[in-house]
Amino acid sequence: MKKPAKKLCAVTVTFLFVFGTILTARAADVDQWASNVIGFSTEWSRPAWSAEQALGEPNTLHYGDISTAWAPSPQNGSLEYLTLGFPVPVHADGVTIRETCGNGFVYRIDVIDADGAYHTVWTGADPSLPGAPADFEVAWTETSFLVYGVKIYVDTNHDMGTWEEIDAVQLHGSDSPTLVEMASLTATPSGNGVLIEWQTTSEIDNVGFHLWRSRAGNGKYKRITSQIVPAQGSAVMGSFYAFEDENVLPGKRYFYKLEDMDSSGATTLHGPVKARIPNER
Ligand SMILES: [Ca+2]
Ligand SMILES: [Ca+2]
Repeated sequence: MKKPAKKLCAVTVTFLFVFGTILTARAADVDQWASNVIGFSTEWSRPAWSAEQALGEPNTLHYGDISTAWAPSPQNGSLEYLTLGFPVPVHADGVTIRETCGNGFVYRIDVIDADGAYHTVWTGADPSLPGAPADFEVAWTETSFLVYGVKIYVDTNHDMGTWEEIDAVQLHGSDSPTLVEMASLTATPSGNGVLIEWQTTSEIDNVGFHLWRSRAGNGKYKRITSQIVPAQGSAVMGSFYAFEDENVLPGKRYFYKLEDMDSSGATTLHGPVKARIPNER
C-alpha cells in the first residue's frame, strides 16, 4: 500500500492574541485595613491591647480603655510607635486612624516603600476629640512609589488621665496601573526555536520586558531573559519587539508570559501564549 506523501508544511503555528481588555488595567482606588504588624514600641499585654488589636476592621465600638485596641505599655511619659502592613501595595494618598481612647495623640506618620525605607508624610497636631471613637483622616499628595506599610507615632502624654489607643488603621491609595497597552503577543515555532513577538500601542513609564516560560499553561514559569529587553515605545507611540527562545525541544509545547516593568519596579504579566515545536523530520 502506498503511503501518502508526507506533508512538508507541518509547522504548527499557534497564534493566541490577547485582547486589550485583559491587558489594559487602569489604576483602581484601594481602601484597605491593616493586615499585619511590622513593629511596635510597646504593647500593654497580649493578646488583649496588643499590636494585633489594630488589625482588620474596627471592632472597638465605644470610647474608653478597651482591649480590642492597641495600647502602649505606659499610660503616660513616653513616645511610642505602631507600624502596620497592608495586603496591596499602593501609591498612597492618605490614612484613617481610628482612635478610641485618649484621642488626639498622633504627632507623625511615615510610610514604608518597597525597600523598607521610611518617608514622613505628615507631622502636626491631631485634632481628634475624646469622648467617642474618632477617625483621624490624614491626606497627602499621592506617593510616586508604592507603599507597603505605615508607621504611626504616638505621644502618651496627650491625655494624662488614660492610655492612648488605636482600634484600626485604613490606608488609602491606588494600586499600580498597567501602563503598557499591548496590541499583540504571539509565539511561533521558527527554525530550532520559538519566536516570541509582541507589539505595544503605548508605553508610559515602562522600563522594559522580561519573558517567562513554562511547559504547562498553569505551571511554574522560569524567566528566560537574562537581561531586561529595553523599552522602546512611549506614551504616544508603541513599538515592536521580538525574542527568539532556542532552548526548546522538538515535539514539545511551551507557554510564554510577558512581564513589563515600570520605573517604580511594579510589574504586570501578559499572556500566556503557546507554541508547539514540530517533531524532527
Ligand atoms: Ca496618656
Ligand atoms: Ca481593633
